[in-house]
Amino acid sequence: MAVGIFDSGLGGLTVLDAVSKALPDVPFVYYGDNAHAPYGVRDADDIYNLTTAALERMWEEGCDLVILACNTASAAALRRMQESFLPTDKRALGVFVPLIEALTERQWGDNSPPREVAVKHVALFATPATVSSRAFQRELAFRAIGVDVEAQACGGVVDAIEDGDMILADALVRSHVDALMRKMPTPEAAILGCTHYPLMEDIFQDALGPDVKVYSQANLVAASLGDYLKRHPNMRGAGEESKFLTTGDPARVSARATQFLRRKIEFSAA
Ligand code: DGN
Repeated sequence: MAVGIFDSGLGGLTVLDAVSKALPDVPFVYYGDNAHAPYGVRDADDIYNLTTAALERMWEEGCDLVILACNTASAAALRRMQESFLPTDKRALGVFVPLIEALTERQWGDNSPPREVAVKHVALFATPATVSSRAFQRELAFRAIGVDVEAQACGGVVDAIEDGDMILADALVRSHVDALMRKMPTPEAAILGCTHYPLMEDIFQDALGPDVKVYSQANLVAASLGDYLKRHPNMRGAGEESKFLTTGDPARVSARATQFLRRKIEFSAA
């Protein structure tokens, strides 16, 4: 048994990296749906069908607990899966709750009322599908958290990062930050709501200025997962090596992943 980390492609490796550093004795199975990436421009049904297919494949690998590292899949598929797809012995966790808990300084699974939220104006940067789903705003409203969110769909950034074109990614991030700041001139916090954006965190911070607190997901998800596994030790898994699966071409994906994480990663066919 291992903990599954699902992403549409390579971006979730930022989450994998953070969780494996925080939980070195937990075996992970990483599943990248590279054949169908990017998800950010797909419709919600399509994303749901691809995500459920990936989970079924990860269950065959013994992953009773799967983290949807992909924001786009968390936004478009997680609630629907929890309502009508997941068997009672399987769990899927998304990436919005750790962010909301960081904003509200609460712990995962803590049902106490939200504390006073320190920030009121929050900028959200994400893919077009995540932004149009309004899932982040829905999760905030569900918890009665009164925060003003202005979202910016960051078209092109994922593709530029996947292509290794960091000059283009840098320029696109700066233009998306400009566009956001025309709508919300003084955000107090910015959420990087996409697996790929931790790689651009310095650029976001530079473009936003030093007064904006930037929340990046990978470390927040790692801390939440550690907390969750303390409370659900039967989901922890043990005694296996981590494994990397892709629906894409394993040789090509391994080469890109090795560049991405700056350590040798070997994918096999999913
Ligand atoms: N992994 C996706 C996300 O976090 O939204 C980004 C990549 C994509 O499929 N667009």
